Amino acid sequence: MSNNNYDEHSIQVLEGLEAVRKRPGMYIGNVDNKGLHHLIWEIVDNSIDEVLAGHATKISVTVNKDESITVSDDGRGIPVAIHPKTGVSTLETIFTVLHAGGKFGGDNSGYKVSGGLHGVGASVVNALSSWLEATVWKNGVESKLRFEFDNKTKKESNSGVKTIGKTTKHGTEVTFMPNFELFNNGVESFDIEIIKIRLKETAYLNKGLEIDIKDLREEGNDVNYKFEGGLVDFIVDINKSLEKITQDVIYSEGEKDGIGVEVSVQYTTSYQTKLYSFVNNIATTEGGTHEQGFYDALLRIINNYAEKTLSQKDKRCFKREDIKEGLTAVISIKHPDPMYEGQTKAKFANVEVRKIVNNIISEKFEAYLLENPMQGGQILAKIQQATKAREAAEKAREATRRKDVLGFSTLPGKLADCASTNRDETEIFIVEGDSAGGSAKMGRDREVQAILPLRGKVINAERTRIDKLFNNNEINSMITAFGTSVGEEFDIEKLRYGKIIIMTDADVDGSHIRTLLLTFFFRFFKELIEQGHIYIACPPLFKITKGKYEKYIYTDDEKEEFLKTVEDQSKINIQRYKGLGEMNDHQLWETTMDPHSRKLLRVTIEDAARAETVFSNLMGENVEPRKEFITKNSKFARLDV
Ligand code: 28F
Repeated sequence: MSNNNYDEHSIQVLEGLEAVRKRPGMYIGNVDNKGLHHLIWEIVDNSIDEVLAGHATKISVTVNKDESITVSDDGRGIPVAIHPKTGVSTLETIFTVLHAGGKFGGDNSGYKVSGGLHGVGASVVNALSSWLEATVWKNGVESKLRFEFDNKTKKESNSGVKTIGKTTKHGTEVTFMPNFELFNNGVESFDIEIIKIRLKETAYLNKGLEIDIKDLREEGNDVNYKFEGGLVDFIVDINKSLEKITQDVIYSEGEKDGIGVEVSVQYTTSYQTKLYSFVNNIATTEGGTHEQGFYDALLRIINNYAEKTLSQKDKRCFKREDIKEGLTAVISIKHPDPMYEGQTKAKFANVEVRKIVNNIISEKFEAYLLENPMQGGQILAKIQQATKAREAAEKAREATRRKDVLGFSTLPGKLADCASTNRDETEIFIVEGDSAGGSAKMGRDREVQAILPLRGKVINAERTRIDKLFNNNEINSMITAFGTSVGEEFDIEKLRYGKIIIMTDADVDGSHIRTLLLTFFFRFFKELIEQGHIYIACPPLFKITKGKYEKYIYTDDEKEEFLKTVEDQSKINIQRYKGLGEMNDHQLWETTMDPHSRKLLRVTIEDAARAETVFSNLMGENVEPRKEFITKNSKFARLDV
């Protein structure tokens, strides 16, 4: 489709790309920050396909100063010859026809599998870019093709394939400038941390693949990833801040009917389960048949092993949740024709894979346990502890349930509940300290606002097994007050409040308690965060008074701005609030609790995998500086709700 011969092909192309611009969300999920970064993954996936086909070994990704992105690989280079059927080159077709690329083995070019997120190909990136430039080094020739889209005239144009000159290189390079007007307000730049985490994961999933990342906007962000150990190195990284039970990472790989399976496993003393599964390098965050096959194998092998090695009195049949505690595992499937459940590609559905994964893992895992009786014994011991804890937690839950049945008021004594039971309007404040708790109870709107004061430090849920949770009063009170229960029994329909608002002092202690609460919510109520029920209250930092006039100030910046507007500062008084307790009930109400004047931060997990890393590093055994992590990794959207 060059500038003027508008044949039916170019009309179809125009309609295709225009359709993408009309409803971008249908092609890249959504037009927020996540959707913007999908553009990179789309182009990178095409380079990965060239890696999977065995023709490329290095991918480079550069964030340019102008926020355009350059991706390149050292593969064969996209064909530039004119395609007999369409009269245009494959290069132009790939960037102008939806679902183009034909990389699904149609032409037996060795393209076994393609990540091709939603299979929409690079043409979507072109459609959502103000301009895109492709460079191909192939057969000793460098060629270039540039597309431009003018937001004013809505005109798409391209330069036609240009021969630049001779070259000894081979591969493909694509530079694109997102059309930021098509994305949400505020989505205007790339987050190098999101890029690094995703491409580091991709390097782990394709052992030996080198990925080079450069950020020309800011020094110090450049990294180079290459992991000869693949999934084994991946597990070592995930577990780096945890205490291992087995020094070895148990690795198994195999292939059956063209389906590639790779699995690595390691047990730690942690109480969390860290299972990451992928199909063709795309994370399957809702699991599927590959994870089922993995757990089938693990449960059967461990129960067989226990049968053979435990004494009569210790013998028992473990349940699936018992073998999950402290388990870190990565499952990577390469499948030529993957099927998924639902709209996204988050749940893998190919039934034949369950048995294949089960068989490939069983053999290696069984051999490992038999050949390493010491590690085998340590794994069993860990699972036995987990089983005991599960049974203790069930007893503790049973006791709570019995109290319910007997009609005792099971809500915690310290809870000042609200009258309304309509979750769309109710909210519960988790308040640090009794004095602030007292003021909050006095100042609140009793119809819709409940108060649960917390005394002292909340335990670190990252390092606490579920049965110990029930023994901790603060935690138990929250679990009871929320009404949803935790773990296997969690039921969000039973949530008693629409908003759970963390209200702590604006000092270091307050932020420590807030971090412990966020860890507890992330570990045991992740769905409450994902569904947007968790908030953070924003008490004022200062109160500025000048005669009768008083003003509450919420941030240091706000204070600086305000002081610039004051001519003579001598007559004003600035009070810095150290804690919530310094405000009386009326002040606490009007500054922090009144929905008409307060500000709340809604807690979101933009990237669960990244949050996972943050929490396990931050709250795990070897804790790195908390402040650095809190300021750098927690993203809060400031909302007036
Ligand atoms: C920076 C983004 O897009 N790399 C790509 C290739 C190589 C071939 C190809 C791609 C096969 C027939 C459709 C070359 N020579 N990086 C990339 N590298 N696509 S995308 O072929 C396209 C398909 O038509 C390629 C021989 N076979 C395939």
